[in-house]
Amino acid sequence: MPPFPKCVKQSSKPSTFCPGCGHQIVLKNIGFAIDNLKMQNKAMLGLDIGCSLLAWDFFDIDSLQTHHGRTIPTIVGYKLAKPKSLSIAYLGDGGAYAIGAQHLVNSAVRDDNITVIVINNTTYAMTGGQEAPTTLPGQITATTPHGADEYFFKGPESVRCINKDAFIARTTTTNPIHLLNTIKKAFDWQLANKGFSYVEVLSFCPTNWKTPTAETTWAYMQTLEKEYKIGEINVTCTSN
Ligand SMILES: Cc1ncc(C[n+]2csc(CCOP(=O)(O)OP(=O)(O)O)c2C)c(N)n1
Ligand code: SF4
Repeated sequence: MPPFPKCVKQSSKPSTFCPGCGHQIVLKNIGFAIDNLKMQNKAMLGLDIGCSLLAWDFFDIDSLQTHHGRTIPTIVGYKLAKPKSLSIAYLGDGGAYAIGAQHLVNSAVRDDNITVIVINNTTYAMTGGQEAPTTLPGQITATTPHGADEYFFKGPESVRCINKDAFIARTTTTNPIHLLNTIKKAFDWQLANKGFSYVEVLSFCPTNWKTPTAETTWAYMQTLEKEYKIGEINVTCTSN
């Protein structure tokens, strides 16, 4: 495999992500998946508010940027206009599961033929590390100095209960091979017109977690991976 995807912009500008940020691992593998499918000229990357928007000049592909969570309906509109495109919505867990949650839910209900990629770094990173819906019990954040309460939200498991046929999976930045294969499966799903595909990626934010790099990628990520199971999501859903 080449060191960089072909669709990554060759630039002398330094990366705008913090050193050691997990977003860059995800984006690099999105790039490899786009190269693999030869979709550089047909891909549209929708970027939400949050650190995801720092990817706006990472790729040599078309991109758009919108407000919290609105990336999903905007990408749905793009896909309807350009059905042969590879249309991707790339969001943080704050954008996808809090302020913009209704868009994720409605798109899953409609089984829109798009791919949603959500970065779960358990925090609102861009605005200074506040509690997010994914923050784990006891986790210290800027708004939970004594540790977060026991409630946290599992996006893929919840969405599975409203769309039983979609491709829904969780992967992690600590396993780039699994990450790349999962993204490829989601893109293949969309290009085969099979409907909604959604990948949550566990990621790290050393800046807001205030953790040293080595511990961030191993000790802290292991805690996440215990609570958020990796793989394709199949859960038993109950209704009353
Ligand atoms: C509608 C709206 N509400 C609030 C904000 C302020 N805001 C900007 S980025 C952000 C946090 C983003 O967190 P997340 O979506 O988890 O992405 P991350 O930065 O962690 O990658 C917030 C609350 C905004 N831009 N728009
Ligand atoms: S604040 Fe966190 S998520 Fe944002 S660029 Fe820095 S390390 Fe990455």
